[in-house]
Amino acid sequence: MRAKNLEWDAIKVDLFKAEQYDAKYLKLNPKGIVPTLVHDGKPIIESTLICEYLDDTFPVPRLIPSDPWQRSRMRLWSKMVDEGLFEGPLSVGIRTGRDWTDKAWTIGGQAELPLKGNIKLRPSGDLLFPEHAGMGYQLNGDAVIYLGQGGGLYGGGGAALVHPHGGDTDTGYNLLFGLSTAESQQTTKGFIEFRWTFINDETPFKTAIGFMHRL
Ligand SMILES: N[C@@H](CCC(=O)N[C@@H](CS)C(=O)NCC(=O)O)C(=O)O
Repeated sequence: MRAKNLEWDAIKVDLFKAEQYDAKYLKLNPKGIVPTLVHDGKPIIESTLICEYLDDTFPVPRLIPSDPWQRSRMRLWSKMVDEGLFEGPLSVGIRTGRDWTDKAWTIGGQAELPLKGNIKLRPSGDLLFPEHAGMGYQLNGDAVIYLGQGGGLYGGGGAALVHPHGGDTDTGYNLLFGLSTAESQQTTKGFIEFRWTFINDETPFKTAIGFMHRL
């Protein structure tokens, strides 16, 4: 907009106060991300589409090259941004729960790395405290998909590495689903989760509660 000498009003959306999830903002940008351009009362979202919209609406000076080959080079760059940009900041959290099959209390931590859209990479680990045995641990590499923006139902799965007390380390698969609150003004959200690990013909079932904090 500066290159085109346009005048505009900047409205700050503080991501660290989770203002991108305010109902009013979500009406403009249902993905709950910045930036959003509002022109003539209509919202335009996605940086590359905003640039194209500005060039179509205010063609002087032209930013998109007129030469078709140059234009395809420009679109290659914007395609990379659209397809490859890491969306949003990292969250970390702690959780505690119960392994109902092995009768163990669990305490652990997890990180959440946003990938594309509502898909997040979710490495996690738990210490297991069975009632009649010593401490074991489980490490997980999961991916989850959120059905709502900011909070709501999510589900996913991934790989598990389980090391019971005094036993061999085994690998298996996780299936999980959970419910998370929307991020509060302090950028924390709570969650409750249900997990199954498929390992050596057994399927231990765990529940966990915890909270995540966006860094
Ligand atoms: N594809 C979007 C990506 C925008 C984006 O990733 N915005 C980040 C900040 S750079 C955001 O708003 N994150 C908020 C959040 O993840 O809660 C675009 O190009 O406009």
